[in-house]
Amino acid sequence: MFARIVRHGSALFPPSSSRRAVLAILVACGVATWALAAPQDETSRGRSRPNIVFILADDIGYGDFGCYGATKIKTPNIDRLAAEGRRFTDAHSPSAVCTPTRYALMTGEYAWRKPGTGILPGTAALIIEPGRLTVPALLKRAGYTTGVVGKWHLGLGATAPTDYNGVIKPGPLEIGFDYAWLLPATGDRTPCVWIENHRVVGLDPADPISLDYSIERGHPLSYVNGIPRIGRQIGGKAALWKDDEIADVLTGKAVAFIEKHKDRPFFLYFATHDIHVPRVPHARFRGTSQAGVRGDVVQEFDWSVGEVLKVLDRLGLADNTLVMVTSDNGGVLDTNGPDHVNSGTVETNNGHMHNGPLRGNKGSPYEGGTRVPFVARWPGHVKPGTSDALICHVDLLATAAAITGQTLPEEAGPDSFNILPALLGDPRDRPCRDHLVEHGNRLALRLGTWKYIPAAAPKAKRGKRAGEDGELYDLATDLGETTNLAAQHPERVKQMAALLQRIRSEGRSRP
Ligand code: NG6
Ligand code: CA
Repeated sequence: MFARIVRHGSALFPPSSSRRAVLAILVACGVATWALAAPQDETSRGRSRPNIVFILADDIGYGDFGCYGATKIKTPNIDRLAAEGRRFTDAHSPSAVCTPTRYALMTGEYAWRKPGTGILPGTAALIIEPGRLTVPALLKRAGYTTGVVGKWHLGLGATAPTDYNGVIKPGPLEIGFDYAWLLPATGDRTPCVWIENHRVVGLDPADPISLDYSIERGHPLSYVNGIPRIGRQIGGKAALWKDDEIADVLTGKAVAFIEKHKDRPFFLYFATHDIHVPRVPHARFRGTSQAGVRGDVVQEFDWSVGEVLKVLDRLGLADNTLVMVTSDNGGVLDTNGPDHVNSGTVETNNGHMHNGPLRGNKGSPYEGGTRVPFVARWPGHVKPGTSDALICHVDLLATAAAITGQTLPEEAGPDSFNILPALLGDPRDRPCRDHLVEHGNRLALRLGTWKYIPAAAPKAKRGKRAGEDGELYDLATDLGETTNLAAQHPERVKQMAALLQRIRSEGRSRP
């Protein structure tokens, strides 16, 4: 096993000089340049290029869907997608919180490599450099029309604080999207307004928006629509969203995007607000689950997925569309604290296991932080069934390149692996990735089914403590990470610590 680790290590990280030499040869042969790799004209795109719909839920956990074991929450649409497609049991969000997950999803680079990619306020500037190769930019080059509908949380504008009163850019349209309908940050952060392309929708110029992030949630001035938010919103009254209509508005925009672009290949990144706090389901869903308001908004999310599946069926697009449904980080209950966030608690959860058998929640380096549901369907291509392949949303860039027959430039997507064989269920293929850095409040490393979590930085003046070697789990036999095997396997700990260090210092992890 250790020999295998070392072999993987060297295969994954060839010296950069040899990588450059290989690239130079490929370029000389005319097979690796960006321009040549991109498809040539409209007709060559054909309909063999599938539409791609990537549905990213917010804060949904590994145990929240029926097809992942939930019994108190009903998710018939997602269960149908899983029955017709492939259900992954070891899929991960690139981070255990939102902004870094979305950064990695768009760029193919682990967010922990780049400072400033933590959870952003609604005043933050765009954190992805315009001109950089992103998933939408890559697909646009292949002739796709690209749209984002939903939660953005990657910052807007060139400098902070974002000015929401004029043309708001750069934003999604400057990094590859043709169309954007956005919830700018989070449902519990200001501004509580919709943005379409470059402008706040319905803004009255006589009532301009300004934000004051020195006001904390729970302060009397933090309330918008009767719900406390992080940061005060001044102005923009006519433009405020209605919290119980967020799912309806976003789903409507997602469906409209598909209808409008049905005749050409399209990429839709549909990033729902469900099931982030504040959890305010529409009256149609209130009280419908057996797991309190949190269960109700999971069912609302399932309805959104169902509406997307319905429009694909109605337009005859289902067979030529790759649909993926997943979450931006692991599940979390939240609490109804002094700030009155409508959330869901242990009591109302009614015994429902939001992260199934996993340890930890959103934010954690344990599996509950990043192991998320992931279902993919592309009839006739994705083999129906269940897969235990290790995959991650950071892989979307390289996978979208493979689907559209493009070659990633050397510097693009440094952590993105092509997981198309895993999606298709190709039995001849080796694992698409045998390792993954899990990004919770500490970095952890997966190597096959082994999981290594380095010790937390020792607190000043504390002596040597138990657990200083970090933690090692064998997920093949201990999915719940209950038994730390670090003391029994010092060599494995050493090897995995070295590999993690190498992935950090190399600045890339894909071959
Ligand atoms: C935290 C918020 C939480 C949520 C999270 C971001 C508190 C106590 N918690 O700071 O409510 O907004 O940020 O969630 O304020 S995420 O899914 O966008 O990463
Ligand atoms: Ca989230």
